[in-house]
Amino acid sequence: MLLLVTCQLMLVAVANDGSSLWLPRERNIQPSTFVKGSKGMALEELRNYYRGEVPVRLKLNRKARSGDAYIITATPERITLSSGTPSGLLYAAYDLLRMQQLGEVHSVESHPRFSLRLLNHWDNLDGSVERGYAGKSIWKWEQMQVSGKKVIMTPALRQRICDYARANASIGINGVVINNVNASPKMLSAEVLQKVQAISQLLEPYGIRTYLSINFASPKALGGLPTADPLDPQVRLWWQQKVDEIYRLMPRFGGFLVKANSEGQPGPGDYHRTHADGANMLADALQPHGGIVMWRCFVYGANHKGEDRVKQAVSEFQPLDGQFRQNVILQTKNGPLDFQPREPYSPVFDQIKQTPNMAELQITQEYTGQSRHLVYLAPMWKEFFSHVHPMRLCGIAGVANIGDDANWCGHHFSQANWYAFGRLAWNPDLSSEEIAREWLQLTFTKDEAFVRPMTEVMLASHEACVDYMMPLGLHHIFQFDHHYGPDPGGFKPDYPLEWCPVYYHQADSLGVGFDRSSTGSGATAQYREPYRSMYDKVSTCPENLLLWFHHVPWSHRMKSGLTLWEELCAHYNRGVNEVDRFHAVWQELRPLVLSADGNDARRWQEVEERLRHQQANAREWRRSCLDYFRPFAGEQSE
Ligand code: GCV
Repeated sequence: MLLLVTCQLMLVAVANDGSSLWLPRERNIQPSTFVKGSKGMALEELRNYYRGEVPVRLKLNRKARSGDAYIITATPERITLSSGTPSGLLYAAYDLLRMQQLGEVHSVESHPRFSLRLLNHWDNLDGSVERGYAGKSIWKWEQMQVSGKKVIMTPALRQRICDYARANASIGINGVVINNVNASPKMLSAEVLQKVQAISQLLEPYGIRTYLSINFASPKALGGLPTADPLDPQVRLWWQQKVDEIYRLMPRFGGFLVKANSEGQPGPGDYHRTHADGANMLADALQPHGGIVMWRCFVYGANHKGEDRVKQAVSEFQPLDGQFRQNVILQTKNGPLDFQPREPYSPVFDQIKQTPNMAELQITQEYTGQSRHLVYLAPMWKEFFSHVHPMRLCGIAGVANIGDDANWCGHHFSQANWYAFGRLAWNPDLSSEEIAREWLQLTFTKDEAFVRPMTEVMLASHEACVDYMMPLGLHHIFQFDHHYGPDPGGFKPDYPLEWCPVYYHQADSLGVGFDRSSTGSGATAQYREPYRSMYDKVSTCPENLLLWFHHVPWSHRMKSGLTLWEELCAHYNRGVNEVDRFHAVWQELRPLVLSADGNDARRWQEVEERLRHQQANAREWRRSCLDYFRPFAGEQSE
């Protein structure tokens, strides 16, 4: 009999699939009566999830501090949350819930460092996600039926979008660009816009504005005009009317994100116009409604073809600085190339002085093991902020790693990157360690015997990835197109040279690395001092970027006393050993993961399988890269 009952209980316990992310899992059976005050999503969330017995008051004080700043005052008798905006109150509510989950409620004063804290989805209308590694798009367009002015959505889709909005709001994200920068013109069709409106209505109560990526040729492709020339009056009128239509549907619409004249996308250059001409035309249409244009600087292979690829964005945009309308923001990837495991910061942030700048980070791990490797990205983003001070940016965008997988991100630990992005977008002064600890406690268990070693693993994981993929400043030696495994010898005569790995490492019998110093491509000259001089000389260039900026002899003595070749081998070995160590830690922690939450076997097992895969991949990277470079270095195989 006892056995039967136990079995039934076990059947009832649903395996934790990671879908609840870092959010509180247990909803109150009866809404809490201890929470009172300003109506809205903050009140609803606290009624559902606040478990304390100290009364909570929500005060919306429109005259209070500006923006989404909030104050939590906690005394033994009462907790008061106040803000000048409903979304500020909501952020305060999530902070309180976070403190409750972590077991310590205290007073807080908080304000966001960036006013724009955006996710960029690279989701396509056909349900695929460019560089998505967690299933298909969460926007199920086919599960939305337009009927007259209404959009009927399946309950499952509605729930998923609300869960998504909630997760974002809980970490302070306040805007989402819902489609790929390689944008389909159809995104602006009347039918799709109606569906976008339905999505935006679910996001708005969580303080999240909707933005769209647009295809610059839409007036031609969708509007039937003979041109998309930004100075053509018909084209300008088309955009104005399209923007008016969007704002009739969504008065709080945020604006457009644009990839133009880059990787085959149309743009103003097709009509011999500048990026400023293109951006300003859209800005003029959006301005009366308070909308913005985020114009991407990820542009290469057009006007400056043949120039070192990492220099092209500055060459293109720096002469235009000062020519953009006030509601244009230039959005630039953290590094000058393309989301490599390690890059120096992009010198666009030094050279664009009169136009507001936004940084684009990549949460989805295109070049850092996709959703198969445990790589915690906060340390990489902090490295970027240590060179480009957050004060110089008005916003921050993260390319989302979210899909329709049950656990949202493919790898359970990839959730930490979504979480860390939001937390840093709110407060870039938080340390990687604080964020990792917080996330582990909220997502797994508060048991220090688990949190301490796993925090250490997370913190070491980015450097390990750099070591087993591309140490010492090597870059872009990935396999073509999917960018997953190694291909240091990659060369395709029919591809642009700047997509070929051999272009980036320039290995020969003398040495390895891309000479970007004043004796080479001169990319170092695009940096402000002290970086310009520091990067320019082999003797002062940080060793972790040495081969990014210099072609270095194989016999060069590194600071360790090893030759360059020996140092390269040491890094590859260290990377592999680190992943072996991460796996050993995870195995040791199995009992703690399992006992933390009686139904956590699934998550443990899924992470376990991925770590094994990562171990095999790290070995493959080491073998492939060292085998390839060895003959250049004049070394014999082992
Ligand atoms: C959205 C890289 C990626 C592309 C991506 C592009 C971009 O080239 O591989 O998939 O396209 O960056 O950021 O525009």
